[in-house]
Amino acid sequence: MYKYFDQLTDSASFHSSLPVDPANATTLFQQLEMMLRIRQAECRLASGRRDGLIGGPVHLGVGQEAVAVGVAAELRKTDRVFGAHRSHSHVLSLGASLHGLFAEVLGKNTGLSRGMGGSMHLWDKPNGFYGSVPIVAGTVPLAVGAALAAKIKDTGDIGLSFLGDGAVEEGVVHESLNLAKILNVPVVFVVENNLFASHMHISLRQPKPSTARFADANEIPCEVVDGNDVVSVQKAATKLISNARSGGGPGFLEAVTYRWYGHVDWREDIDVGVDRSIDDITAWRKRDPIARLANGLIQAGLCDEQFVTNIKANIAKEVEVAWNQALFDPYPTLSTLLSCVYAPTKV
Ligand SMILES: Cc1ncc(C[n+]2csc(CCOP(=O)(O)OP(=O)(O)O)c2C)c(N)n1
Ligand SMILES: [Mg+2]
Repeated sequence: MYKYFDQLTDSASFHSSLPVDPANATTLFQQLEMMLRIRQAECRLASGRRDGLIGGPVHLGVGQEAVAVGVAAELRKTDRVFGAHRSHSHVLSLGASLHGLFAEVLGKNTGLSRGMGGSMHLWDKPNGFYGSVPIVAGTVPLAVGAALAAKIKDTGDIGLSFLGDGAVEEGVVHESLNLAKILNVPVVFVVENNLFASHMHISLRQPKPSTARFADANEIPCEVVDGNDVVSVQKAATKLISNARSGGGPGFLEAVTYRWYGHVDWREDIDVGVDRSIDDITAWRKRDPIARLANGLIQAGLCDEQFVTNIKANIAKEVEVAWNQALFDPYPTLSTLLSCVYAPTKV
């Protein structure tokens, strides 16, 4: 068991700016920009949902951006990455366009899944994203299968599965861990442990708050990190992904993080009767992965506050252009809709 785990889950810890190595400045600025893009995109989606412009539910990962961004730094376009119901950050960090995401969530024909999936059915094969689905843990065995294919074809690519702490409670995850180990396939499981599954805290669901013990049970190399520290996430991902690529078999990364919004849409969980402590949410907001990196860059003398303000303003423009374009895009036609149905259908 990771000995500092209690500290990782303590909302009062890890508020300080990240220590920054100037040698990695280029990557760090790209990561800052990507985290800001994800944050602003999700805030745009939150408003769109609140204002009734988005028909289906959106699961927002605001506060969790560093996990996807830190992991993506180590991925290739030919790897096969899978997500779940809270995957906007995953697909954007791999390089999907804001417009493709917005159009999908708005049900437009120009969306990542041609407007037929919505927020929980994202797909972006050119960037290596092989899909997200609302069935919790549904994609985990697919990542193992993708890794097995990569191993058989000897491509050097990996499968990667983003899953939540709640997903780890599904039986198929344990079968997947076991199979991945026994077949020694190049797959990395990235658990975003945000301490909640829907509205239930992990302490009400598990005897221990860390999921890493399931990796230990299968003798899978494991890293446990502060998921709001993009540098630590990337460092752990480098280790596990390079091990998987070089024939070392599966890896397991547990990133402890926290979502700022409620389980679904823009409201707090309190709407469904769950009283998440405001003090706790406020404390977690101080562990903001974006502010911690920005402050680290400023303290290292690599930029100033004005520079960060300018990046934010540029991204805000990018977000508005993409959103407005998606708003005015066409919906799929009836024949497009039917082209994705297996059985012949009479209209
Ligand atoms: C098989 C299945 N069971 C239950 C649900 C309902 N459900 C949707 S999200 C969720 C919680 C998932 O928690 P976690 O994996 O920790 O992801 P998070 O929402 O925290 O990102 C549940 C139970 C579902 N979609 N699929
Ligand atoms: Mg969770």
